[in-house]
Amino acid sequence: MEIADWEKRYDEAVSTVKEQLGNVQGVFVAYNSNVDAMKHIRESDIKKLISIVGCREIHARISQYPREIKDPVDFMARLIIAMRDGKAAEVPTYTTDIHDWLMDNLVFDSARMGGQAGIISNLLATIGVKNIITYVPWLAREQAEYFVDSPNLWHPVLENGTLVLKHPKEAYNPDQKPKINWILEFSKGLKFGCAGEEYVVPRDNRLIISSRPKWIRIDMMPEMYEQLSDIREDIDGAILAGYQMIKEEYEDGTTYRDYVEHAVNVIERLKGCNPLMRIHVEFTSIQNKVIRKALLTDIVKKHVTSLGLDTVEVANALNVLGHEELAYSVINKGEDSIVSLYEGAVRLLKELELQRVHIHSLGYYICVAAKDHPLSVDDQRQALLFASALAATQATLGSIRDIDDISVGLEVPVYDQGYEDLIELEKYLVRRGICSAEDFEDGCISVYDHDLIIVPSKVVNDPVATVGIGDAISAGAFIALLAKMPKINECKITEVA
Ligand code: 8BR
Ligand code: GLC
Repeated sequence: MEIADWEKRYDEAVSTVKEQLGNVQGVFVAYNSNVDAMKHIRESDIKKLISIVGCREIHARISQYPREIKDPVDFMARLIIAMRDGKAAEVPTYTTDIHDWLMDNLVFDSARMGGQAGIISNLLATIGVKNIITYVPWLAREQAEYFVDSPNLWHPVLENGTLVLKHPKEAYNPDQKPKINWILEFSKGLKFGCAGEEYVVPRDNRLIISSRPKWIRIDMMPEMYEQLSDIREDIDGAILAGYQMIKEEYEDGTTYRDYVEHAVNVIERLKGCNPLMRIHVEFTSIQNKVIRKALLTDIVKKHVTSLGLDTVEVANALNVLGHEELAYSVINKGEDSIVSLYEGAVRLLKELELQRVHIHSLGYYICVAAKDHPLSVDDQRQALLFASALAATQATLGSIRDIDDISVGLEVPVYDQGYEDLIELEKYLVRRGICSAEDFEDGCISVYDHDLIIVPSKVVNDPVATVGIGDAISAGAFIALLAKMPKINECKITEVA
């Protein structure tokens, strides 16, 4: 299909999905909301920081690849790695020292809603999905202020032991402190030098310094958990994220196993007697490999239906599942990386017993779906196109105020390079006899034990920010699928039987 034909498909998909959004009863979204302190790194900023911290120290620390930020040298090492590779990363810090140091030496440009669950809740409420029930275990007053003033946005609270829904601004805990992350955005083409090396940033991206105060728990109060079934009737699915915050061990003697068990219980409680309840997990950069693996094998596998990830996250996931070679070829920039990405997606679909895996990359999205997925491949393709238009809107405007803003994203052209990358995948699939060039044209390919849906995406030249675009992509596609899903009340069927 020519790019012009893809543009037509985009128009059709967006107008169809817009009409269908009203079919969604509601969505439960948990766990991570935080405040993002945004800083766009300019040439003068990076030069200043390098001169404060010192090139020699930074250079030595880069080779150690710190997985936690303990001091400014760790910070600078990870910043330079992210800028050198143009790759997104999120690195935790367990003290407030770095926050203070950044406040003294950098100062942020603006603050906005952060955290996958927070960003997705605001987005879905803004585009008019009926009931968005967002849940943040650490809802501070300052955090609540970042939720949009929308009448369809709710947060569960306990009043005299009973679960009631209130707007997040009326549901906060006055004793809770906010969690503030630093988002260091950098643009393609920025040049700088350190310890004799010259760097040019290859693409727009960001580094996240994620604060992990002691009180952070991915959890739910038992009384609230007990009454979760009361909201089940109001929702068609759930989007869950934030598991990267689980720690291996806690000071009170609990371990990650306790929180993994609670996380699974929440999912099962949300499903209740409805095994068809759609549960999407948005993956992210998880430095700790034990937690990364536990999330995939103990929470996602068997309990979750849909998984969203970017390319680096695919490599990270494959790595802990024991597919090091495939992981390596996903991130190396060779022509075959798109093929490896597809093979990786299939591995994840199978090994984690999922219904769909949605990978977003700069320029194209790949989705693989199980054969028994209730929706057609055309529906799945429309969901991806809708997601791409939504993401382009967010990249252009910074945030979306209304579903009609999506016309801004529709105006953004399909990315040539992404279209070219898809041709590489086509050559491979045709060579292997997996499909014909004609089958590939439409972006929907039926392979013997799964379906493959691929679309070239829309890429904004000069995005306001890159943080949160992945969330818009995954949430956009998932909500479009929910809107198209046949409504079968499994609980009622079970009762009758
Ligand atoms: P994560 O936040 O999960 O890393 O996802 C970021 C996604 O944003 C990428 O996969 C890419 O598809 C998308 N993206 C980026 Br980065 N820059 C973009 C741009 N300028 N326009 C549209 N999408 C973009
Ligand atoms: C992670 C980060 C958060 C950021 C979000 C964007 O959740 O912790 O700061 O806003 O990713 O996707």
